[in-house]
Amino acid sequence: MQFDTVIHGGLIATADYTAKGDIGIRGGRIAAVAEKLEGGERRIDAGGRIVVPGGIEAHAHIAQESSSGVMTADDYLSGSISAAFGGNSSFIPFAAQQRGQSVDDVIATYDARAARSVIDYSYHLIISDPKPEVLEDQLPRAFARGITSFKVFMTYDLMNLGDGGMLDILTVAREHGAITMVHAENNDMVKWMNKRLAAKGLTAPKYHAISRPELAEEEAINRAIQLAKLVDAPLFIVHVSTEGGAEIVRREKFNGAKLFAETCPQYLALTRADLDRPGMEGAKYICSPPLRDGRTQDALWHHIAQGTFESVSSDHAPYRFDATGKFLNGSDIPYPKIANGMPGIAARLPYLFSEGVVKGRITLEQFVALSSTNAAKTFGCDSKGRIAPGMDADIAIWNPEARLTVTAADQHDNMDYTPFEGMELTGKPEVVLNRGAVIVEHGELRAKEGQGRFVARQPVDLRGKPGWTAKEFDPAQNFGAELR
Ligand code: DUC
Ligand code: ZN
Ligand code: ZN
Repeated sequence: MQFDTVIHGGLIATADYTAKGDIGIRGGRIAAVAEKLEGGERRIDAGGRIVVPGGIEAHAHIAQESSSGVMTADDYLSGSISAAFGGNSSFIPFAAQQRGQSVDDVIATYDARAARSVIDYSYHLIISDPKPEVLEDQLPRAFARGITSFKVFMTYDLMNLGDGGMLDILTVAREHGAITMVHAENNDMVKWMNKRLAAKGLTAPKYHAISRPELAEEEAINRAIQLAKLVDAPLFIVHVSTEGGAEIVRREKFNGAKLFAETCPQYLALTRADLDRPGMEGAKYICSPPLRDGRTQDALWHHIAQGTFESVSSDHAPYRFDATGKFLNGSDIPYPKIANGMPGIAARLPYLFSEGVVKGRITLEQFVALSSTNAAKTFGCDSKGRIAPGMDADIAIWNPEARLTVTAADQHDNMDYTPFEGMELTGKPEVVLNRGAVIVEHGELRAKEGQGRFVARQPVDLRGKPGWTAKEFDPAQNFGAELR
């Protein structure tokens, strides 16, 4: 059998097994996995290395305007390059609907932006304006194109849909096999805290953390799950940052809800003390939900190891520490006016490998599941996330012993800082392939602008998630049958 490329002699790690072997690639796909493979126009020596499915970054903001109009520093070229250097072969950024905009227009806008990507991509569609024509015509059209996940917000006045709006989206998504993602924070609790803090003149960056209480997240996570259960719809809770929130997710998953969730490295690596750095330095650490504390970090790691989360995602939301980003509204401004988010797409997997696998908190197989395999299943990327014949040859070859110190320059993004600056990590992706093409090789970019392809996705995989039929919708309960 002829191969374009053979990766040989590595330790192949997947979500369910780890074994030494070779991988033969032909026509952009994995053609064979075996103990020994001969041939290959190109042979890549993976001796002493770990070979894993290329990362799938399932939460990133790329070439996206925030609801208050700040454009991210990374576009699809710089964002995808940074992702590739971080061991990713594909990503699913958001395509955000502004109020009044049609979904068709949103998709056309992001198609034009994404044409620069060096890795494969899809979008999660952010819905801020669920008018009848959006629900009845535009979302089904997006779904037919392979965009099978929608994100909604329970916070921010310009984005928050209210519980009724959420029920509408959950219902439409369920009907089409799509999954609804939710940013869960109680809007009124946050607004009330903001008002109190402002009245006392407490506006430095460190008050951002206080303004968005843990209870605001816990309440909203619980509410989102009950809303989804009422209509038996799949739900994905993004960026879980609290122990209480994670506990609710675990309990509801155990009870069979069609529930998925992620956390992010910043909630594991940083705390609210970082918001109290001198001067306005704390602005670099403003993200929502906010950074918490050391006890929460331990609890979230525990939940990662226990299986509460499908993924650890970066929530890469890059706003520079200057007047184009964090300080678009002025330099000495109260925390609510500072752009909200931090970068991390290149640091996600090195951080998870080093602090997770190397430190013994998770297994190598869990690393693969959390970085790639589960995202592929949840978001319907059927040809990705696994090393098996027929799958896309999306592969990352890691040196598990390489030592690195995180610097902003090494992130290869368009940012002027990284919140992970100075962290000492062990383990580094050295070679990354997307559909068989080497895109990063020993610190050099080999990909060309625009070589990434749109991935049309399948419905969410709900095997093992029986869900709930609320009594009111259950024909066997002798009432409510008309509603089903
Ligand atoms: N939510 C995100 O997912 N990212 C950035 C800011 C926000 O509110
Ligand atoms: Zn969010
Ligand atoms: Zn985000």
